[in-house]
Amino acid sequence: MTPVAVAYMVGALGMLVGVGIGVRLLSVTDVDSRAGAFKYLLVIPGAAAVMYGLMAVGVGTVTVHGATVPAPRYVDWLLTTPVLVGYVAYTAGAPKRATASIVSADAAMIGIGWVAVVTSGPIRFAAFTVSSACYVGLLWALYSYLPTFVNRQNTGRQHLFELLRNHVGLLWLAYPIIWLAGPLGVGLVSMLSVSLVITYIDVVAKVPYVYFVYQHRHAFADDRFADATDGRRTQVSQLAD
Ligand code: RET
Repeated sequence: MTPVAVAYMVGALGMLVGVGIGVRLLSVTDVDSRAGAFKYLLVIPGAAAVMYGLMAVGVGTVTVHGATVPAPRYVDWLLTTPVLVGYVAYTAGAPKRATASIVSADAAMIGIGWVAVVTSGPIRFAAFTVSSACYVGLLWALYSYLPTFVNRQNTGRQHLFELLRNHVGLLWLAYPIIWLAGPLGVGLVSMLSVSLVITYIDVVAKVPYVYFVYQHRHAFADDRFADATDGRRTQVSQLAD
């Protein structure tokens, strides 16, 4: 096995931890899993585990101008990043239309990013620029648009929104930077380094995300039970007072 295949195998195993947390989240009895839309979260580590498995055995590797790129990585991103940002919009309480626009900008970022992979010269540069513009649009939505929908009475939910939003907003910056540093960009670092770094940040972007929701699942308890400090369930007897 090559070092990169080992890294992909470890990546797949890491994602399985996220699948475990997602399954656990679906069986909790202290919060209605429909209210938290928890089932969608399973897509995040689930699709990634499958794609990392494929990458470990070398399925879908494409060679572009001497650089090898695994297509399953982009399939993974196309399936999972819309859920990651869509769920942030859901925790903010955004309406369906707003959520759909944000999810579309995300999918466009990944799709156009793939165009940058398979082309070269000015077209690659243009695709990278357009994809990055979608990313900037996403950052704007996360930090300026979505907060307008947040119900500030429900501090538990607001806290979860901010946690997930910052996890997505800050960590994702690493992707275009490492891409640009690698052989598809200016060629400062090798494809092996790019692959190892991306595997690491992919696991960090996905598994803690699902865990954060697990940990703060009470934020989805009925609003009447949302406590003013952290969204944990308030005793029903207290409400009756
Ligand atoms: C590319 C290159 C083109 C410009 C931009 C990119 C951004 C990619 C991002 C990927 C995020 C992936 C995540 C995976 C989770 O596991 C396509 C690298 C802007 C932001 C979060």
